Amino acid sequence: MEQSKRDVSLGRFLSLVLRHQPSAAHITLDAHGWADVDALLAGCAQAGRSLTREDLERIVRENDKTRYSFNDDHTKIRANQGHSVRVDVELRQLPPPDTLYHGTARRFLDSIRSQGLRPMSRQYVHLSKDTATALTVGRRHGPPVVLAVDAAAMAAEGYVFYLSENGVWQCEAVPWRFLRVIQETF
Ligand code: HQG
Repeated sequence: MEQSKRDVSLGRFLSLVLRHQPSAAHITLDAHGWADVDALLAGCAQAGRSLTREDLERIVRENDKTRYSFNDDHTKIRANQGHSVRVDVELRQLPPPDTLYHGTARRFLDSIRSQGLRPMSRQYVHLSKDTATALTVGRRHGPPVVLAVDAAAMAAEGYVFYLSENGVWQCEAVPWRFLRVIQETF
């Protein structure tokens, strides 16, 4: 379902608060990335971003990428992945598909060739299951390229992969030797 402009804007603010800057809503996250829902609603109001509990439930439910989860009794909320703050969201460590994909901007290629993929400001490198998703992710940064990641070879060498609640594969780093440019647009 198409989200209203208000919900999209509130969703962006939630993403900022729950992944990157909890202080923007005057809250803290616990070690597992959870925020107290009452504190979040009060803090959002204080920050001039008033929303009701029903708004929050709807935004979480309708989020296109299932970015957020509640705990069982809905007293706590957290982002499923994508954090820059150091929290342990209990990602599942799993054997990856043989090939994963990473979309990035063409202008980053030289740097990636010399350093491999690094988490940059986030906790992990994010990888996609399919090229279409990778292309969309890459476009966020400019004219994109899609890299294929030889996850099977990495796993065989002992690299660990994690899958978030919302289906995003992640790992600590990907050296260039496991990467191959498969799609470049100009
Ligand atoms: C690049 C969105 C230079 C990397 C998406 C990327 C994703 C390097 C950028 C999620 C590099 C970081 C994550 C190196 C990596 N030199 N550049 N050595 N290593 N990079 O936004 O993967 O909508 O932090 O290729 O859908 O683009 O937020 O990561 O271009 O799943 O839920 O540095 O964010 O999800 O950018 O996106 P980002 P990302 P949400």
